[in-house]
Amino acid sequence: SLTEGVENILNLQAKIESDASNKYLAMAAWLDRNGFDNTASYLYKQAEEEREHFLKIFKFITDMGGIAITPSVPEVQQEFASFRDVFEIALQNEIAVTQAINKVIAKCRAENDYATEDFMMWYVAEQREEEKNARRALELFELINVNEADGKFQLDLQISKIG
Ligand code: OFO
Repeated sequence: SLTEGVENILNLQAKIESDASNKYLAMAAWLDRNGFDNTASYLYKQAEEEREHFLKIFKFITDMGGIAITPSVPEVQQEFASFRDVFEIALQNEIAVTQAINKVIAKCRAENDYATEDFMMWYVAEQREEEKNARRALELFELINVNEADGKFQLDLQISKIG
């Protein structure tokens, strides 16, 4: 079973994952309409992965005898200043999610909930990977000159190969 504190913070984390899915969806749509089709596919896939992260927590709450709350869907950012800006924001979002996960684990420890802590360790590894991928995308903006003739095309191709 879950303590009230752990149940609340898990519902909050479920909402954060659901929001992350919608944020990636908006980014994918922006990339799609600006001609970055390969990277758009990559972020559509990320949006689906975040939806799975959400569902995994949602079901865990129920499995542990808690009440899983369907999160509300807020407005997300739809427009971006540039191709690069999408990944600057993606990295900031991933760092914020990592910090939120760390808070869930701190709560588990404070309440001696080792089952939930164990469950959350999967997310720790996942975040490490996703932060790395977002950083790699930004590195590619340093390596490939976006102003070269086919710079945007190359960036679109190379970034889509990261994940
Ligand atoms: Fe849910 O993995 Fe990133 O945010």
